[in-house]
Amino acid sequence: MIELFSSETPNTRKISIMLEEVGFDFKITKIDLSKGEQFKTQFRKISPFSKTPVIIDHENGKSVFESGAILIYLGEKSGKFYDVKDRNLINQWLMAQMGNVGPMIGQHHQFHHFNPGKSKFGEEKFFDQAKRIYGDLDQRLGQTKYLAGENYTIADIATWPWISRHEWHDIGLKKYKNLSKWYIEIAKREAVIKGFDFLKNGSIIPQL
Ligand SMILES: N[C@@H](CCC(=O)N[C@@H](CS)C(=O)NCC(=O)O)C(=O)O
Repeated sequence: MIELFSSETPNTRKISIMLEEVGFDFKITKIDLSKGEQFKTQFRKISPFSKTPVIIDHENGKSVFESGAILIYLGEKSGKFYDVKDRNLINQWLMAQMGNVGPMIGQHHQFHHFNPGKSKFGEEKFFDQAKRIYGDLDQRLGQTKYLAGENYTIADIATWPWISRHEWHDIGLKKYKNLSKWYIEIAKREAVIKGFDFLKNGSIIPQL
């Protein structure tokens, strides 16, 4: 059984979706970031930067932090969505999510959605970065069905939850035809619908 230490964020949704996709038994342990629970000594033993998500695999007692590393761990353990022959490509698109898509769109959330009016520079910089990412992903998805080629992989599972916050972005997902098509197709997957609502509080995937 896998224990997922979680907050209701795109980074955690990567893992709840992956767990649903591979069909592993899992339980959720909620970490309330607003109460500072991520800084508790016990949690920091498995999360050295005090961040969610983290998993403990109770089959072997191993813990894994960093969502990209968790996806790789679950991909290797299940033998799904991380095919050995495609790993070079999957790793590139996964690392691009971890190093670019998540951090840039995350800052766009901070400046544009949560703190408008506080920094013109921050708002403009990260709006521009988020728009560029939409354009770059759209271009890629005009060439291949999924980010790492013709198969749905952990690179898509890592990236999709960030696009699922498109209503906060004010970029207009609809204008990006290839990205929209990819987004809607993945949004229809049963595991994605279940994994999106991992807290079972009725969270519904935003449509276009
Ligand atoms: N690179 C990390 C980022 C994780 C992350 O930023 N988690 C946020 C929620 S989305 C968090 O736990 N923040 C709490 C804090 O920084 O105090 C990953 O992908 O796992």
